[in-house]
Amino acid sequence: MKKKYLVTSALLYSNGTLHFGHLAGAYLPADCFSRAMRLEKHDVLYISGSDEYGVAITLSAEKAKKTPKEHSDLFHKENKELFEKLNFSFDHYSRTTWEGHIKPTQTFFSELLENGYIEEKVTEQLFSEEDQRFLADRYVEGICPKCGAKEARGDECIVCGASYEATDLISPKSKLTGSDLVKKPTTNWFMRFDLFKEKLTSWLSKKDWKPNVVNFVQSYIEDLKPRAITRDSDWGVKIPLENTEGKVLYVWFDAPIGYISATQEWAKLNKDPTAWERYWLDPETRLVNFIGKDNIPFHAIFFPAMCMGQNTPYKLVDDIPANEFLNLEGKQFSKSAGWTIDIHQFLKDFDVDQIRYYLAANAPETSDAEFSWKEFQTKCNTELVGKFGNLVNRTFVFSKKHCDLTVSSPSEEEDVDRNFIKDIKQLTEDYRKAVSQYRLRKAVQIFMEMCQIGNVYFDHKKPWVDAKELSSVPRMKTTIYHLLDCLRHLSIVAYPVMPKTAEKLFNMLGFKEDLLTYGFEGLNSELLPLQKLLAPEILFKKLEDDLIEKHHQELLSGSKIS
Ligand code: B3M
Ligand code: ZN
Repeated sequence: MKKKYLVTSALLYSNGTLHFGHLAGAYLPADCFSRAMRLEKHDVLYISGSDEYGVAITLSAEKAKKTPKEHSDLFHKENKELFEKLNFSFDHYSRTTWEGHIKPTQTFFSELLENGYIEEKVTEQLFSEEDQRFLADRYVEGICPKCGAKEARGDECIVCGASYEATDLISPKSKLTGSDLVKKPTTNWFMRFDLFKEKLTSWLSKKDWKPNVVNFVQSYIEDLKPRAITRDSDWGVKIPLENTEGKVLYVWFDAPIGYISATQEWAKLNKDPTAWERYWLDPETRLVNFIGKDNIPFHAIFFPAMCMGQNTPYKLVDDIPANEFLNLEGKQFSKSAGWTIDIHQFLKDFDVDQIRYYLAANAPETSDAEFSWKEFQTKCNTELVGKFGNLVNRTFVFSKKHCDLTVSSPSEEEDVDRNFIKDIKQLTEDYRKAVSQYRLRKAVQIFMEMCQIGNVYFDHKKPWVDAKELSSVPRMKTTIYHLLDCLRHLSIVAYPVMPKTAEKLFNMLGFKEDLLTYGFEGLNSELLPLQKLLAPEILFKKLEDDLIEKHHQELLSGSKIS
């Protein structure tokens, strides 16, 4: 049955350039999932964009001596372009400074206030005597109140994942100057998350989420407290109340509303301004938020509670495939420490589908994963070139030499042929299931298994022997027919992870229509049409040692970490 999917990738802070660490967690898995669901002919809307407010932006803008808007403009543009180069299939990539984001955000606030879920309170906040201003969360660091980690951020601890108020930090210091901070009274607005405990608990009890998500959520729900949803700052969505100059809504209040406003912007750009309601206001929509593990409480608890407090019945999230992190050669990606890979540079030397494949095969689904240059090379060479590329190439080269690049009907089917295609069809089903369950690593393994059994079948049937005897030519043609049918399946199955290569193969097989229109259902037709193949083209180049070594050395020499 046709379903409706609203897929989101976490809105990326526009304070730096996208790196593979981001991609592996909240982005590539979402793009692959969206593409797979489109192949299933579901109605899919895939949304993301830049998260532009908050101290993450002002802090790095200040360091770059730019205004927050200038700074964010730069990275929004760069990241949007990088996603295009990486062949992302967003239906819309928005940004939270677009003017249409203000109204829904303020409405969220006003309705929560009217409905009794927001209260005004004077509290102590961290104040820097030196700068004569309040310093919000990320301007502050200190010792984590939960686990004792040093240099914990002002709003969350990257070590234990706790999120808290900056005033909870032990020995708070300014990140700008390193000076000690004092507590001073100021007015802020707090959302009464504690009032949602029962509603959230009963809603969450029906969810069958990944263990890492469930564990997080369970401990949070026990201890729901009112949380400040405003900040002393000029950079953010204004509070829709009189006399609130110098204060704005907290970035984690407005950012998830960005999913809604981005969908509204998409609708507007498509000249169908109410189209967003088809997704957000239909209980049948499946809303899937792809995020990194550090964003779990905001997606599983805080934003759902904010929606529960609205008069408009927004769709609550159905699934949260939160991923772990991807590290680079044993350390965290860090642009400031020079420990990163420049994607622009990378794409000059490597194919976009090589990196998509490697990151998907290595997705940090149940534990942190690692980008290693050596492993990237090995995977590309043994799997993409050695198995997939080899199967495609030998089948096409053989077809060209012995079959004039034409597909002939099979005439002498044996059990080995029937079993081969039966296995390919079964693996295609397994692949569909794995992708729909967000098991991208498993899906990639299944894809490779299909390539592997294709090669084994080729070797076993020895078409080159049959080609020598006129009497066994029909047997040879039967073998090639089945191999081409295997490639037809592979071209569809490859599409979510390697869309460019998949389309190339699909065209090489002589298909004129669009691959997405063909979809998984196209594979239901038993026979390949008797069509003419295109001349073979190499899908992937072998990655030579010196190229990999060059990049690895660049990483080591660019690094500021000894
Ligand atoms: N920008 C946080 C992050 O990148 C954030 C996600 C917002 S999703 C609404 O970690
Ligand atoms: Zn901690």
